[in-house]
Amino acid sequence: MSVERHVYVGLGSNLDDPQRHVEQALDELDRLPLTRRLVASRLYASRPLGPPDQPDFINAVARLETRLSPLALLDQLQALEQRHRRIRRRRWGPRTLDLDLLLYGAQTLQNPRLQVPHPEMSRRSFVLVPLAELAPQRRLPDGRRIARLAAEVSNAGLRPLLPDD
Ligand code: A4P
Ligand code: MG
Repeated sequence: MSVERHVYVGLGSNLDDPQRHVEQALDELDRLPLTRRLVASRLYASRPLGPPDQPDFINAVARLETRLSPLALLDQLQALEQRHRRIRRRRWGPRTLDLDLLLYGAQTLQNPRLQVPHPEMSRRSFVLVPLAELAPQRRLPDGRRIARLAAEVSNAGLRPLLPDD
C-alpha cells in the first residue's frame, strides 16, 4: 500500500447552480476510495478567466489525505466531473464542474495527462486565495510561498460568498 499524502484540489463551477455543484463535490471528495477530505476553504465567487461572455464561477480548494497514486486520483476526479455531466465545449469555457489537482505532497509531475503543481495556479487568485486559507506556509517546488503569491496576485473580481448569497 502506498503512503498517505496530503493533496490540494481546486474546484470550480459556473453553470447550473454552481454553488450546489461545488458543495456536492466537496462531499463526494470525502467519499473517494482511499481518501478523506480533511478541510475545505470558504466558497468564492470569481469573474471568469478566459472568455468573458460566461457566468461568474464559484471556486473553492480542498485538502485531502489519500493513498491513491497521482494518476489514480486524477481518474477519480475526472469520473466525478463526468458524474456532474460536465460538457467540454471549449478551453476555459463554462463547465458544471472542474476539478484541478493543484498539489500532490511535495511531488513535481510532468506527465502528458498530469502536471503538478497545476501549471496555472500561481497566476490565479481563485486558486491562491482559498489555498492560502488552508496552507499559507506551503511553498511551491520553486520555493515561492502560497501566502506571498496570494497577497501579490490581483484579486479583482474575487469575493468570498456570504451566508445569504
Ligand atoms: N491535466 C494536466 N494537469 C492537470 C492537473 N494538475 N489537474 C490534464 C487536472 N487536470 C490536469 O483539462 C484538460 C486536461 O488537463 C485533462 O484531461 C487532464 O489530463 P480539462 O479540465 O479537460 O480542460 P479545461 O479545464 O477546459 O482546460 P484547462 O486548461 O485545464 O483549464 P483550467 O486550467 O482547468 O481552467 N475562471 C474562474 N474565475 N474560475 C475557474 O475555476 N477555470 C477555468 C478552467 C477557466 N477560467 C476560470 C476557471
Ligand atoms: Mg481543468
